[in-house]
Parts: sequence; C-alpha cells; structure tokens
Amino acid sequence: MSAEQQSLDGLEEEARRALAEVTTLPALADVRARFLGKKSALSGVLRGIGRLEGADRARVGEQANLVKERIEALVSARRDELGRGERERALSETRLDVTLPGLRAPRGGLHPITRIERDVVAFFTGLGFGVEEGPEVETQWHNFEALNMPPDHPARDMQATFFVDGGHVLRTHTSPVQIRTMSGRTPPFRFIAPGRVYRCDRSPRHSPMFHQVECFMVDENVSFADLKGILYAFQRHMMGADVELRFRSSYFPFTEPSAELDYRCLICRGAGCATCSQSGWIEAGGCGMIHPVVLEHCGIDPERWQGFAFGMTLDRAAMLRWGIPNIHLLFDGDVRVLEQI
Ligand code: 2NL
Repeated sequence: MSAEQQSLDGLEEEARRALAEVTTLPALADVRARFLGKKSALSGVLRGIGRLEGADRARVGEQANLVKERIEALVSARRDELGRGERERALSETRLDVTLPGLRAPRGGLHPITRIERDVVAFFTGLGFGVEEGPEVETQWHNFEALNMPPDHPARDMQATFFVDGGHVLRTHTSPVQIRTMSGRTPPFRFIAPGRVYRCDRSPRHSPMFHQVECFMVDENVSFADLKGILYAFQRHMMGADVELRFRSSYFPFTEPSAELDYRCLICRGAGCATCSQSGWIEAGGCGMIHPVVLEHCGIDPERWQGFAFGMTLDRAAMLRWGIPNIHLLFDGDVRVLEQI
C-alpha cells in the first residue's frame, strides 16, 4: 500500500469526527476548508497523482476522488442539520402572536365621475330611458351641421374644437350620439348619452377632456312641461328632496325654446357664498325643445313629433358634490384624491 493510500484511508473517518463536533455554520466552513481546501491533505494527494506510476496513478486517483465525494456529502448533510437546528432555535426563541390582525390589502374606489355617471344612469333607466354611446372622433356633420350649426356658426370656432382631419373633429358634446340614435329609429323613444367630450380649453375649471350626459325624449305631444317635470325629479334625485330650481331663458342652436337650469346653492341656501360666486344659484345644465330642423336632419317629421333635450357636465357635478376645487385633480391620477372621497 502506498503512502498516499494510507493517508486517504483515515481521512473520511477523521472528517466525520470533526464534523460531529462542529455546532455552527462558520465552524463548519473551517472544517470543510481543512479537509477539502487547497491546502488540505486530499488536495495534496490529487496534485501528486501525476507523479505516480501507471497502475498506482489510476487506483490512487479513483480512491482520492471517492473520498473527496464522500467528505463533500458529509459536509453537506451536516450543513443541513445545522441549518434546521438554527431555524428551530429561531422559532422557539421568538414568540408568534397568531391573534394579531393581518395586513389589509388596500381597497380601491370608483372614480368620482364614474359615481356621478352611475347615479345619473340609474335615475334615467329607472324612468325607462335607454343608454346610448357613440364615437369620440366624429364627422363634422354629426357634431355640427345636423345640430343646426352651419359652417360659419360661432360655436364652430377654431379655439373650441379639436380638428382631426378635414371631415372629422373630437366631439365637442355628446349631441352627435343623439343624432345617430334618432336617425335609425321611429319615435317614440327616450335615451341618455353619457361620455367623454373635448374642447380646446384649459384652466383650473376647464379640462380639454371632460364628461357630459345628454338626455332626450321624442313622442307625440311632448311639451316643455314634461321637460320641467323630469328635470325636477332628476335634480331631487341628485341634490336632495328640498332642491329649488330656476329656468333662465337662453339660446342653443339645436333647441327652441331654450333654457338654462340653475339650482339654489345648497351651501349658502341662496344667501351668496364663494361656491355660487355670491349669486345664490348654481348652473346645472342647459335644455330646451329639440329644434324642428334637427328632427328633420334625423328623418323625423316635426309636424307629428316633438322632443325635449337636456345636457349637463358630470365633472362640475362631481366637483360640487365633493368640494373639489380644481378639475385637474380629477384626472391627474393622484390616488390621494380618490382616498379622500
Ligand atoms: C349644456 C347644454 C344641451 C342639448 C344639450 C340636444 C341634442 C339634440 C338636439 C337638441 Cl340631438 N338638443 N342637446 C340641448 C340643450 C342643451 O346642453 O349646458 N350642456 C353641458
């Protein structure tokens, strides 16, 4: 038996004893270095293999590699044991209070515009109105001409409209949805059209994108009295049972007669405050009887059918309901705004 073989024979047993005495992971690393590291006896044997004669070289090489594998396995098993022991010690030393409340997942909320819109939709669907949507990129015909706004009309001013190309604009109101809805149908019908609209305008109270809902109804013998009745019921639903309304004579190209609707300021009860600019009244939207020319554009005979229409902005309603001073707070995506509502 060669000297190399003799020194290998004892190594595994020696390593086993040393590992049994080790109690910490750093001490384990030391033992590993002593038996398997560069300066270990085993590494010395492996390095010397090249100088042995043929038959010895094969035998000693095979045995040295076998011993190396076995010691590696012993180290690894001991490492697992020590790791388990340390976990058990950590668990028994720290107390776990299983009665502590868990971490709550943060809850989202609906956007204020969504809440106002759902409120409006719930009211009108309850009265049998349908809900219609349409494209945000509109033809100039649907957005203007059909609504009795010829090409030289001031409402078609470059400053207010986003032009997409020659024939198309970003819709400046949801009225084109009403045009599309009426055009394929025979009265009687009643619909609302909620959605995004666009105007080239920006200030603390104006956003280039905002939200509107329009309401319209066409039948035989529909009158301004029907419009007033529905608007009273609608505002009672939105603002409370004691809401007071005022109709101011106004002008829209697509209604005749036309009126603007105000409600008595709920903050000062009419005395005058910052919210109502000292007037005691707050604007709630515009309305009127659908202009006969508009009905004609939709293929509806104005001698037989009449209708009313009403439009309001949802953004303003949301700002008033939750006291939001700047419209851009609604769209900047700061979650702290939503958390306050
Ligand atoms: C406002 C005023 C209004 C309408 C919208 C309408 C639609 C058709 C025909 C006639 Cl298709 N009228 N819509 C009527 C009056 C007023 O909106 O202040 N909106 C925010």
